[in-house]
Amino acid sequence: MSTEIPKTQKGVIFYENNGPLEYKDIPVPTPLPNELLIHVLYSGVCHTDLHAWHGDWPLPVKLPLVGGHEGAGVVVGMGSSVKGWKVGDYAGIKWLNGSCMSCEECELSNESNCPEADLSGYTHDGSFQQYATADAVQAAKIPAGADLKNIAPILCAGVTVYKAIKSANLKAGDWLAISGACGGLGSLAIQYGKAMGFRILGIDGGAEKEELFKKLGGEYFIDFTQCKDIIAEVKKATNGGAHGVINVSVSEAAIEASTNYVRSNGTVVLVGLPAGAVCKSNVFNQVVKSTKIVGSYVGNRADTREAIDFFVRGLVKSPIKVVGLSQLASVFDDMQAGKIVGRVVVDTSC
Ligand code: 8ID
Ligand code: ZN
Ligand code: ZN
Repeated sequence: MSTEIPKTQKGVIFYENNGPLEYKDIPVPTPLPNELLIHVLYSGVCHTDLHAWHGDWPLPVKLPLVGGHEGAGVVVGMGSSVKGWKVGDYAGIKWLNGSCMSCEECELSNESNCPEADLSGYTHDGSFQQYATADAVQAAKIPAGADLKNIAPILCAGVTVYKAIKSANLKAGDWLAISGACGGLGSLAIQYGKAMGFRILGIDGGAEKEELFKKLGGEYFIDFTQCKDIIAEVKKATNGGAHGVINVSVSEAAIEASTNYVRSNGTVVLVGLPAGAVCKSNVFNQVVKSTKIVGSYVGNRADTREAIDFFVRGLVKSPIKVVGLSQLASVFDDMQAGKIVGRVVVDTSC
């Protein structure tokens, strides 16, 4: 493998929110003393990348921006203070690219909640380019020989759903409902949930998604485009309501419904981030059922290591379609239309 680093590279960059996604030559970044320079070979495309392009969250994005935060590649260089990495190691670019490491949240390993968090593909140019920089402490360690295109989605989607499922505090045999079950996060949540010992009910739309759900080991599927009463159907299928719900759809209405089909003493986990959404929960219902509603935001370094380990042990597979990075704009169109089944991964070489 050559470690010669070019001066320019191909990347997708936008200069304003909703502006053209330009596939072009851009400079190769120089790593800071604490950073790795990673030759990104593949990157997953997360719905968060679409939010970043739209600029629809109350958190400003860096502009111009190179998006992407599921980058898998090889270390080709590093800053002077980096420890524990060598050229040639496999490394992953995650959403959390760095944090202050001294605030209370960082001290408690809740680094994603750090007020100074630096975010790949949002406040820091991300993985939709051939060479990207990543904080050496936060970059994910990918075992040698791992399949880089398949591991890419684990770096955000996998870690996020793994942590979210843990946040539901379920027991083996409990029902886990996944709203948005066959998108990028959901298709991994089915498998982590199953591997962790839960019964999986999925909600999403269309025959192709139902087929994927069954293929990945899901037990009961509800098509939200057909079903007249999702709340009643979940309660019936689970004999009283899901013990835990992972909301990974990008729908305020779906989130509200989940507060009604969760079982008494169960937990609704909020993960998906529809723009401007409010989680409406009827107070009487929530009190008498004593349910919990919790947010879950990616995962920490231990969650990342554990989520990767599930993948490496073959318990979780990435249902991916690979296209060239130059096709990113059309991937965003398909994602906006809810047409993506599983995850799209871009190959940065074309
Ligand atoms: O750390 C976090 N909390 C985190 C991490 C990563 C991503 C949060 N996210 C957020 C993203 O920003 C996005 O808002 O999670 C959401 C889902 O990301 P994704 O899985 O990457 O999106 P996708 O692949 O487009 O899948 C969404 C699925 O939801 C279904 C769609 O059909 C699609 O399969 N869906 C929708 I939109 N409305 C639905 C509804 N009403 C629905 N499924 C069921 N009911
Ligand atoms: Zn993501
Ligand atoms: Zn901090």
